[in-house]
Amino acid sequence: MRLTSWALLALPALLDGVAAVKQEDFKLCSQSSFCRRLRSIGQRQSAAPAHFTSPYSVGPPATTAGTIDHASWSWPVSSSLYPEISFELRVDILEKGDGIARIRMDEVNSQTPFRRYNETAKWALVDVNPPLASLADARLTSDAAKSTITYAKGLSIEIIHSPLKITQYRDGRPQVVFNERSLLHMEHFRQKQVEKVEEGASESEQMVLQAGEMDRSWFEEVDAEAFEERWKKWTDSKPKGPEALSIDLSFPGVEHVFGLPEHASPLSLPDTVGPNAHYTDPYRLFNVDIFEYLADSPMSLYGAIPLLHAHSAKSSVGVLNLVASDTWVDVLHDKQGTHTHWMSESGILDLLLLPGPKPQQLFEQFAILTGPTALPPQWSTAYHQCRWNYINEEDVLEVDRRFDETDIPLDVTWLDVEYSVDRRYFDWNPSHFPDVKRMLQKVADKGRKMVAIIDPHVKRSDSYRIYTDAKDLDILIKKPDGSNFEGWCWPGNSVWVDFFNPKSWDWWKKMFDFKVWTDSAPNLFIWNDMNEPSVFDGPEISVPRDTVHDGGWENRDVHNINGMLFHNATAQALIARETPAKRPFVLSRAYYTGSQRFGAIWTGDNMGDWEHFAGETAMLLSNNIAGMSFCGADVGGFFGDPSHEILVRWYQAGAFMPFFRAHAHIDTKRREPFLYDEPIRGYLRDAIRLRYQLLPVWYNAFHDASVSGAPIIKPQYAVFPEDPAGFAIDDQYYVGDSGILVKPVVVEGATKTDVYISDNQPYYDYFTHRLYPAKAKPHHLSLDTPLSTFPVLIQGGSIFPVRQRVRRSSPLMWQDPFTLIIALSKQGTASGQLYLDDGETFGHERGEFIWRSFDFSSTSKGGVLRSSDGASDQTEASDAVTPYGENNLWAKTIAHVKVERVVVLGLKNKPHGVSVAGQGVEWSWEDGAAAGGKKEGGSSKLVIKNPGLGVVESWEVRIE
Ligand code: NBV
Repeated sequence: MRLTSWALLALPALLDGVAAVKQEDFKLCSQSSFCRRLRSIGQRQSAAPAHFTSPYSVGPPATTAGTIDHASWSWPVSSSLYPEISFELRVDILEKGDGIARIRMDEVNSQTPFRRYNETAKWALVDVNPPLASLADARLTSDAAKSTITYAKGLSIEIIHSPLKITQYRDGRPQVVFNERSLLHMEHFRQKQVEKVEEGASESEQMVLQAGEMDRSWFEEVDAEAFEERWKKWTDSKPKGPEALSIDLSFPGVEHVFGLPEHASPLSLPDTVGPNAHYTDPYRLFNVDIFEYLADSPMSLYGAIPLLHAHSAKSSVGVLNLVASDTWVDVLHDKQGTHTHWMSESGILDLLLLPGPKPQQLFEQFAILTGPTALPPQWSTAYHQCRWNYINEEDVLEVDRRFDETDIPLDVTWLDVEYSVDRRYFDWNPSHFPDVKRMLQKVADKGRKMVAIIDPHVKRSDSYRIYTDAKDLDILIKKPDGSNFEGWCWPGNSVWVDFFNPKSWDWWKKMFDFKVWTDSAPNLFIWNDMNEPSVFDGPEISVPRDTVHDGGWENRDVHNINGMLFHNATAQALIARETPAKRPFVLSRAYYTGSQRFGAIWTGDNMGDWEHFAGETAMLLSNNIAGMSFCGADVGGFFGDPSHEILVRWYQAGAFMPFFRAHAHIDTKRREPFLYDEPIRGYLRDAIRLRYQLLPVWYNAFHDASVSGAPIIKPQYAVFPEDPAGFAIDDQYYVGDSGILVKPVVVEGATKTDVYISDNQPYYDYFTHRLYPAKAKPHHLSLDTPLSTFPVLIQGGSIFPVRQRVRRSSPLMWQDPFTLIIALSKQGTASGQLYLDDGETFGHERGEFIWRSFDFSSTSKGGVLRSSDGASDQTEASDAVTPYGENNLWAKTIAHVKVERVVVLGLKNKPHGVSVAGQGVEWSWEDGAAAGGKKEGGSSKLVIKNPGLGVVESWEVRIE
């Protein structure tokens, strides 16, 4: 490994060579005092379940609490272990989202000066206090033993008062149970000496206690580190003392739980405890900069979304645990269902129960709470070429030129840290980039963009304006003593802006103003790396937990939100730099619940090997179901020099990742696709061109995500929620609602690949149009996968638009004609859509878009294809979009754009004629198998040529 001198200075992790993650840089649960304490509660419970009773109980609902006429009720909570401490439980039923329930609990009337962190919702939710259902829609009944809330569509919540247990039912069936295993424990604030009094009983004395004799030791074992924790060379001062929160959530009858990104683990989360434990540690949610992460591990990565889907063939529910501190989650499956134990270092309980009852509603409900994916600029859905680093202007323009020369499309070229002087981001190295604007203009001339990196660490140098400004504005993250926190990162000694501080927001916007950042242009966009944040000499490569943010909150409380605020601030700055505003593009490495509102993320520093490559699909699917759908993985792998075979396979997979970017470490060999000889170059080109042909499909999917929160790529359980055999499948997926089913080939030397088919519909090979007939039972197809190809199938019943002509960048294709691909169902029907707008402004929010619905119905003679307005189909998650009408300038601008070709696969009989508005149009026919038949083979194919159909208009094509 080659190390540059600055890298030697800056990055201790690099000194370790390329071996693997330094696991010892990150804590195990057993090395973290709160996790140790809380996990042992779970262990004691499973050792003696019959004796284990929750000490928490609630009194009758408070009559004065809550809003008078809305569905919000509160109960006083006490713990028999600490009768002197008071808590409050509040349950709300929300107005939107088919009966989302919110359960909150906090300590009240604390005798200490401390508060638990209660602002996670402020950053994660679009509305910190989502509107409540009215009392006409939700009712509370209560007696001494329990309170029951009945609300939307057969849903109810039962609160057993003592010991406290909360169950959400649908139609009388329990869906999720809170505190079923009595693991609820909210550590109250206390003085240090109180702890000492409790340090009496030895471990053996504690464990012989019988039911009803449980004492504090069952919940709070002696912990010398509760008030101050040492780990390696660091001391965490813990000024508030212990304040951890343990809760358990059980899902009766559920065999699969999904979510909790980001982990390199299967989509259906395996056990972390019990006889079938696949991992020994719980899944951890704590944003970290992890170097060469393991391919199969519950360890923390760069992002954290505390959302879980619990799914069975009967129903799905979701839980969103709004906590931003270090959180670990144990998972256990048994005969009763799935049990989860959530352990967080700090924060209140703020739990949202998403009622489902199917995955599709979970996506909508999550989007109602946290916002859907922002519709990105269209070009950002095309191909991105990155490398650490394109070193100077010549290098950038040469890469750009060689893409053209080899006929490979490209939209974006990226610049990593080396573009800057001394890692002072914004400041271009003048000897390498003497005329930035000239370079950007040359790139822009081809319709292309650039992205430059801006990391959150700020070089501590009085000659760097970002530092002096931020210091003068007093917006830096602080040490516990109030001085500015300093740490070591790329630029050497660095400080970090506290983006929780509102003063930082306007200032950050100014930094991107074209008058301030003069070496910038409208086609330059931004990459925010290292925003966990990464601090090379900090505990777990991050800021110490006792550093302080705006409002006096410790990093411990807000850790997982931090990166999202930087991402948001940069996105807002890009929006502010132009009038009228353009959509921003910002790639972030760290993320949290709600980051989908601000831009894309990627899965960080993966290895260029088969094992890591194979794991990416599940990681991307997990992000997608948790709302973070604009995501991708470094194509080719960040570390290492991939073989030709893995590179080709990675490009094929990358062409079907929502974010499609090749990237490589500075020490790897160059691997731009044009560098290879045929046939490799051709395979890489084919993959990229395929992405360009399918850009309309991707834009449809992004649009759906931006309206309803639907994942851009959908795992099998989300598409077929009633087929249990598909629930654990995480190596194939559907693209939006296009009906395109993809399975990346991730096995070395694979010449055949199996694809699982759930439904009783025919499937068609996208490339060859081979037809695989419908089968009554779920089954596997075995497809040939020489290096030149991979499984891309079309589900019968689908219509999707493609653009056959590929140009050197996607904006140049904006007025090219479309081809509609129609793959008939066995009933001879199909449907689909086309969403189009200008791809870069916010005009779509004012109705400047077209959204067509296509529908193919079969007739006795053939069939009819109709194009109609699709804009009327709005969902609750979107409030900005209005149907288009007279003033829709965009529709006028593209009125000349046509559907130049319609391909119908699977028709039964050769037609006699094809007509539009009574006029015959040109067509051709190939015999082959029909959609409804049993014969496998080439599909029948009708190609309608130049039917003269405007994309904007409503029309009918009749096949007779
Ligand atoms: O900025 C350099 C790299 C970047 O290329 C990569 O994509 C990030 O994940 N960055 C991490 C910093 C450190 C890498 C060892």
